[in-house]
Amino acid sequence: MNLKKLAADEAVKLIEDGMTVGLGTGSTAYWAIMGIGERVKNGLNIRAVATSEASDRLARELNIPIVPFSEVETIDVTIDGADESDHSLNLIKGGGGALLREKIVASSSKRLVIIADESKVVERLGKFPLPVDVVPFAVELTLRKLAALGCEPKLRRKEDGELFKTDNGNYVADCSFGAIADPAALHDQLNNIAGVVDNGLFIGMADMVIVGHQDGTVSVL
Ligand code: ABF
Repeated sequence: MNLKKLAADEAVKLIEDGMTVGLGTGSTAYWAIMGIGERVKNGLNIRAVATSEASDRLARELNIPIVPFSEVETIDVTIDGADESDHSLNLIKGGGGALLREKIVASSSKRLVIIADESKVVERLGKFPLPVDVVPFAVELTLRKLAALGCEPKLRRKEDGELFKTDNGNYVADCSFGAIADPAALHDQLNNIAGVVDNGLFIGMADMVIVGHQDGTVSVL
């Protein structure tokens, strides 16, 4: 059973004619974009913005009308994936490398709908290493400051060993903190470091998390 598609299909039902829709990134958001493409083919009239080059490309292939951000004031609903969600709807995102664009789009959205398979729901955030978007300049200094907050930062690399670069030309430091006791406080501490652009903690941003379960059911946090 495809739990990601199960959650995605449920989320796609929330989209209505005339909406501006934010398209997420990753293998779960992929299914939402596919579902939106299907609805557009059947006459749904929307416009969309994408959180990554990859999602932008996929949407265009499916004839989903993509508009430039300059034409958009607010986004009615954004459907995106996550790496972890706790029961208070605080999230870790950024495993796919698009956290900055995802946060910009999420913060301009009236509703942020997260879709996930049941493995992503946790009691406490932090098992998944927290992605932190950092500028390349003097990155070693930034990594030391991240480590001083109690984690082991590792610069993300591609399979060929080259440093991974985001769509904005930044690096991603994956920071293993272990269980995060106070996600909101950590969010602010991280973003106070010069050299950090943003981090993958999405605090109080999600309006709902739609979860696909092994038994074929869907639940909503
Ligand atoms: C995006 O894709 C991210 O914020 C998150 O890191 C990732 C989840 O990927 P997947 O759906 O492939 O597990 O939504």
